[in-house]
Amino acid sequence: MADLKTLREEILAKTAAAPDEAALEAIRVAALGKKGSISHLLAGLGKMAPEERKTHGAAINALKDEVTEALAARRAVLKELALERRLESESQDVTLPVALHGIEAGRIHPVSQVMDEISLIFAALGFAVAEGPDIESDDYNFTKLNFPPDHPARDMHDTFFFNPGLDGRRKLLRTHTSPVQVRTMLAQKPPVRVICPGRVYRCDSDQTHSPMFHQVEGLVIDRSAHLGHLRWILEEFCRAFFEVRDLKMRFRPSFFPFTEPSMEVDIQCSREGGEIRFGEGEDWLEILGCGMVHPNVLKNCGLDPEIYQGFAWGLGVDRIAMLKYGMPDLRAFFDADIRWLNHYGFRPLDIPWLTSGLS
Ligand code: 2NM
Repeated sequence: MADLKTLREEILAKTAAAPDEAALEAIRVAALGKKGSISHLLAGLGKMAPEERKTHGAAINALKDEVTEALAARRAVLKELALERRLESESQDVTLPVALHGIEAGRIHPVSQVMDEISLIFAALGFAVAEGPDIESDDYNFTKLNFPPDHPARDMHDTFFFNPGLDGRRKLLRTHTSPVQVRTMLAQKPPVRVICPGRVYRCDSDQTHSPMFHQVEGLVIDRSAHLGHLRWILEEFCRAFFEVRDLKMRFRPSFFPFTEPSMEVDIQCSREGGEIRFGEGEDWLEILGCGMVHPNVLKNCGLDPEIYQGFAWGLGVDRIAMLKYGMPDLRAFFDADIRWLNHYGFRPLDIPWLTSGLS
């Protein structure tokens, strides 16, 4: 019996101190395995006298139960500890900033960001995006768009012309993205709903003009497209883009060769302390031009103006990027200055939705 007591203490002490599950298993085998110390004692019972067997048997079985329980308890504690240790070593602090390397170190240019914002808004209104070449023919850039042969925009001062080719025609750098709309009308049956983002070129350069800049134009052609649709679409766009719920807009009569009637659109704003705010105040800011597509343009693009009507608009991306994000000098847009880009650029992994803009 004294042996049993020593054995008990020894096994329980070892169990309590077992550092891991492997050590615990070794203790179990040494005590309860086929050749284990307790199994050995149990095997010895058979040789005992019945009376002795009874008392010893009860004591050994009680020890067996106690050791089994102690092993299970220790195993549970070790499991818990192992899990805690794993969680500690494998955990990630998701609140840490993303490491500034690779793609994350770059910045999206504000012009690209604003192009993406505009595309997303019009995509939500059911518009497709159309693109075309920067180098265009005089026909697509001017003639089909109802520019008279002597129109000042064709003048050498505004348009970058290439030297004439073998056929005597001179190509040019497109002065607007409207030729993409011409191509769309020639290629596609109505109804048409497209926006045309892209680079355009005019021979003009100062603090607010760059010889290359960016436009997004839009075009809708359908049997019953009318000015009410145009106005609704532009209002939806301006509210979404400038992130104001109530925004007054003003349509002023204007002139473009390719639309009749033609309008310029102003949005309500306040100018206080050199800061522009949209959707409040008494001031107006011109942001785009628009109109009903001229019947001559429809005809030139293979559409019957007796059947189809269309409306179109155009806006300068660089200009509204400056307005929305408070960038004062247009020329910095094209300097490729990394400090400017770090300041005004957008994080590449941000989704270009409006919440990554002002708000
Ligand atoms: C503007 C203003 C008004 C315009 C018209 C067309 C087309 F091809 F349908 F005739 N494209 N873009 C348009 C109309 C562009 O930009 C200020």
